[in-house]
Amino acid sequence: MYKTSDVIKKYPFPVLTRKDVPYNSCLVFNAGVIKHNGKYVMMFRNDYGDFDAQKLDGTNIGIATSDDGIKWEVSPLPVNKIEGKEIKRIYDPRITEIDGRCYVCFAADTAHGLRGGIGVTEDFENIEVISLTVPDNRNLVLFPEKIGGNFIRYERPMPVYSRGIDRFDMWIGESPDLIYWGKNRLVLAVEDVSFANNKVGPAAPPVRTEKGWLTLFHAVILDKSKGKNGWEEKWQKEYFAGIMLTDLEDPSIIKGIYNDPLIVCDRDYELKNGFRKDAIFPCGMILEDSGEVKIYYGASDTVTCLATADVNDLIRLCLDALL
Ligand code: BMA
Repeated sequence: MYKTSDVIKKYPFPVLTRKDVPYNSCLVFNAGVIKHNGKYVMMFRNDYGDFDAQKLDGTNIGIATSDDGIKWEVSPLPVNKIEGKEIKRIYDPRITEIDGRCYVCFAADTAHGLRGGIGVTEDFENIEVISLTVPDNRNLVLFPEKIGGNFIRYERPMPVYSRGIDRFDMWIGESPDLIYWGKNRLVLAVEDVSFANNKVGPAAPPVRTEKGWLTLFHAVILDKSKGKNGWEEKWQKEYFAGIMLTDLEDPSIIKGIYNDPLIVCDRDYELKNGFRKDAIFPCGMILEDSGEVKIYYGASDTVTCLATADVNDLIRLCLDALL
């Protein structure tokens, strides 16, 4: 029913799959990407196990580098384990460079709930944890610069009782030091998005443009009529990428939002043998000097793909609804 926007060009095959990874690898998806010292650096989620037997044993974070953002070379080893007995695994990394330091936001499954983490890294192989949210929260993305003297993040807490059913929205928070977070405000709610009935949340760290922060988000429809749609007995969700522009001075304010999905899972290479089909989950976005925007997204929780678009076309999509 939904289709990928015409402004999007999909690279004709995944840019990273398990076959590119030199250690045990099954599903390679949800990758954060930055351009750092002239090179592209990617941190990706690697669920390992046995692909043919459709069996998953665990998750680690892989590292890859590239000269052009298309051909990637994976480092021989994944990220070193984060210390602390509370953390069972981390996943869905998003990378942001702020004032020359590289920060990694990640989701953490812990002994006492799902937490959003922020860490700093010098070499991408080791992450020093700076702070973890209280449960349940995840999908943190850090802005690439401070606003009004504070670090800014979008996040997606998961209220359980108060909304009656799963309804998870996108929020904003501010911090003087990446440790103490406050000034939390709602940014985008499920009911504001026509292609969501279940959750909306941050995707990649936002990118500054003249017209506002170009902000990708994920939006989820739960369709109870769906049954088997991947490896599991039941997979009833569909994940889309959406796009909006938020205010440069106060990114809790939405200046324009595109009313349809930006990216939908609709290519053979996105769906083939997919673990959870119909899932598009971007964690990285780069604005090139040429005006090209590179969007890195997990497809079907199985492979890492690339889509590109012209920044002005994306801005127009967000603002058109207002004109
Ligand atoms: C979300 C996260 C993502 C995943 C998505 C689709 O809740 O777990 O890591 O890509 O579901 O399964």
